[in-house]
Amino acid sequence: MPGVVVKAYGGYYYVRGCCEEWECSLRGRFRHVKQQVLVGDRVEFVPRHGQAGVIEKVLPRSSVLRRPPVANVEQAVIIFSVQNPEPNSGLLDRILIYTAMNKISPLICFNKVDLLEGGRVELFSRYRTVYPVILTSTVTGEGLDKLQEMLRDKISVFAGPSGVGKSTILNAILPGLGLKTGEISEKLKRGKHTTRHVELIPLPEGGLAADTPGFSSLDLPDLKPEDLAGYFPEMESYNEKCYFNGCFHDREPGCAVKEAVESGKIEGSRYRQYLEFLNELKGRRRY
Ligand SMILES: Nc1nc2c(ncn2[C@@H]2O[C@H](COP(=O)(O)OP(=O)(O)OP(=O)(O)O)[C@@H](O)[C@H]2O)c(=O)[nH]1
Ligand SMILES: [Mg+2]
Ligand SMILES: [Zn+2]
Repeated sequence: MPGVVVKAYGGYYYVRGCCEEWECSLRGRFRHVKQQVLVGDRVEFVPRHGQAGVIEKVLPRSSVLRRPPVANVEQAVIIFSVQNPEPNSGLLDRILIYTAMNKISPLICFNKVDLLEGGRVELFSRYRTVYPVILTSTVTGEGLDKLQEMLRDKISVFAGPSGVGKSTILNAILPGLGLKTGEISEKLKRGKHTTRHVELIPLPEGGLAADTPGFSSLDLPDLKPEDLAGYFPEMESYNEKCYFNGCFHDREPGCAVKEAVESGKIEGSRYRQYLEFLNELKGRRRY
């Protein structure tokens, strides 16, 4: 029978067939080929007694993320809170590069906007002309309809640090879901890593969304320095106009990207992040 892995827990894989969930183990040979089965994988399984089964085959994947570990998603909802915990734009920029490398479309979600006086979300202007961005609050309900609309009929993964409200948002969208949520640590000003496993949840209006454990660090992927600008979509239209072919948009004269930064067409803070990543990648090549 065909199915989708919706949860992996304690050595078992929970597979949703057409209408029911099956608790599956892996056929022994998977251990030899070292193939990891991920949540989101499309599999073929053989039903056994009751609701138990054995996974026989993992079908080819259309995408795969290692952080958070999930297969076949089309959209990453990258969630940060505007406060408590404070957003980290460097981490957000690394996640954006990482999702683009894996051909997953990003949707940036700034949550907890109820905590801001006057509702000014500083990071909003940094991204809104380049990526789809929504503002949400599970306290006021702001933005949740829009988010739901953007989740419809897609397979999405919720990604972001601990404590930003990933599970709370899913609970708000799906009354009765009852995912565990956790307070923010007063002392550390961070989430407490409440969600421990990836879980793919069917949405009432069609589509699936994966709740995942939060993470607070992600290495910059191993890119060639000359390919980095390709992951900053706002630079794309200027790339070709630089005086030098293969311009790094760093210290070269006649750089169209730098001109666009100076005239405010490209956000300065994004450009500075680009330079920081560029230096990191160039540094790696030296060893
Ligand atoms: N003020 C406010 N608090 C929120 C909002 N959304 C979530 N929270 C609170 O933020 C805290 C953390 O929420 P969780 O949903 O557990 O966060 P998470 O992203 O799932 O965290 P991990 O599972 O640890 O990765 C909880 O105390 C929530 O009540 C919001 O829109 N506004
Ligand atoms: Mg959670
Ligand atoms: Zn340039």
